[in-house]
Amino acid sequence: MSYVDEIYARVVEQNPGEKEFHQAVKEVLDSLKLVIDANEEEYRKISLLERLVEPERIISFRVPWVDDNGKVQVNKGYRVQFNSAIGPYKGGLRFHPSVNQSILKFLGFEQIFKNSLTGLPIGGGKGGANFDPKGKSDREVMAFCQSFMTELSKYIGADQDVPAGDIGVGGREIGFMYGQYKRLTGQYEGVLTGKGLTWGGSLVRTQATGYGLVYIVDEMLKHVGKSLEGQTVVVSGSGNVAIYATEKAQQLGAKVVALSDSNGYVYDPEGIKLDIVKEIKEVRRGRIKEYADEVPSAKYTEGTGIWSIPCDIALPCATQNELNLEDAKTLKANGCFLVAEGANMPSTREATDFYLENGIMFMPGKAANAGGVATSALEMCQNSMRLSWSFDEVDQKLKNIMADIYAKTADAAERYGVPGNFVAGANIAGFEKVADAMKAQGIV
Ligand code: NDP
Ligand code: 2IT
Repeated sequence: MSYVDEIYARVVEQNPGEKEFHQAVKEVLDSLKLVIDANEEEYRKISLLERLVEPERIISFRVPWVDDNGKVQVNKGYRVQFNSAIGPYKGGLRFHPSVNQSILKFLGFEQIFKNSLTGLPIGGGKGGANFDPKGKSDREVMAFCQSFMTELSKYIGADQDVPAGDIGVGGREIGFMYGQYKRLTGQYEGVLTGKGLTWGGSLVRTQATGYGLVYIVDEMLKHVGKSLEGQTVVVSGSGNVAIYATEKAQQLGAKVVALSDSNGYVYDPEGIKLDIVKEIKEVRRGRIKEYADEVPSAKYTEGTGIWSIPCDIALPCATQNELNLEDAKTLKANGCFLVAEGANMPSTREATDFYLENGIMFMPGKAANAGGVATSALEMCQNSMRLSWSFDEVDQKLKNIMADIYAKTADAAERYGVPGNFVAGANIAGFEKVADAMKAQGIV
């Protein structure tokens, strides 16, 4: 058995039932095969892959809090500190009822390679809780965040582990957690990113994941002599990533015709009116259905099915495994020629293979959505220097980082004889730097 197959079998055996983690490991290992085979003896000698797939540490803890009815609620909290070879652990916190150890391990594993691709000194981590912020009062969210941080604060620090937002964690939650960290430790430090602009946050961080996604799409299009101008785009989700991907795509001349949430999707052939979406999602914390109540040209459909809307470009920006083989076939049949992932692992493995085998240009999440964490690293940098850069300065750095990620990804794919396969390219380019650092740092 090859080294990578051995390691995959080991991961399945030693992490029973963790299907999302298995899926993420398999995708990475499959595309690293060429690199690993070329260096097999060296890597086996230091058990590089055995170490790479085992988190340095997983912290799991009880999160008790009191709801508005005076009832004590208990959630499960986690932080997966996966790999610190190239910098302090860095990655978001997800608050969603589906959160479990498998999902956080898959996200933490992906984060290692994503963070490496940014070119910035950040290791891989992820955390969160099976808490559902939906329908909770601000006071309940604060009580939860304070309790969560009371435990998490023991394990994080500006040079140790720097969490940020993800699904269900935005500016409000980061604020409550930052306040509690400061109160517990007495430290005003860059321990979280995605902070507010008056208390250490970076301009562009709110927009960064969505903008970065569209910057890399623009880069992909430029290399085939096309542009976003006049392209029809479908974006799934209607959260942080989806909203700012839509904003940038529209600024660059594309027409975004659909958005969704976990209940259903809206189709607006005249083009999504983003100010209305922002009011519904960012101010009222409402449902995407409300868009169709307000906009006569829009139609709301309950359920999944957003990928049946004809488009040139598809940007899945909601959650893992939201786009399967059937969806990929439908996209292709309707003329879609490019898919780029704003979410983490939104395409199933079968869908990914279909893109690659059927000439759909495809940029996987760990490259396409790296603009968020890259701008988080720029926030850390500004915090350390105790100064703030302007919007244009950060935006320009983000553009350069996304262009650099495209170049590294395309180059690695070329070097290993699979030009245009950005899945292999991103995994290989991300891996090379981490493997080199792990080799240099000895058996740790
Ligand atoms: P938000 O919480 O702001 O928005 C999430 C969106 O996805 C909502 O519209 C939500 O709908 C929908 N969604 C979430 N879970 C499901 C589900 N199980 N089924 C269907 N729809 C779902 O999160 P973000 O926009 O920050 O994150 C979206 C994706 O982008 C995630 O995969 C995240 O890991 C990834 N990402 C985020 C980054 C960031 O900087 N925020 C950086 C890089 C990647 P509803 O409101 O109904 O739940
Ligand atoms: O998946 C991700 O890259 C994020 N949720 C952002 C992480 C971060 O530290 O900004």
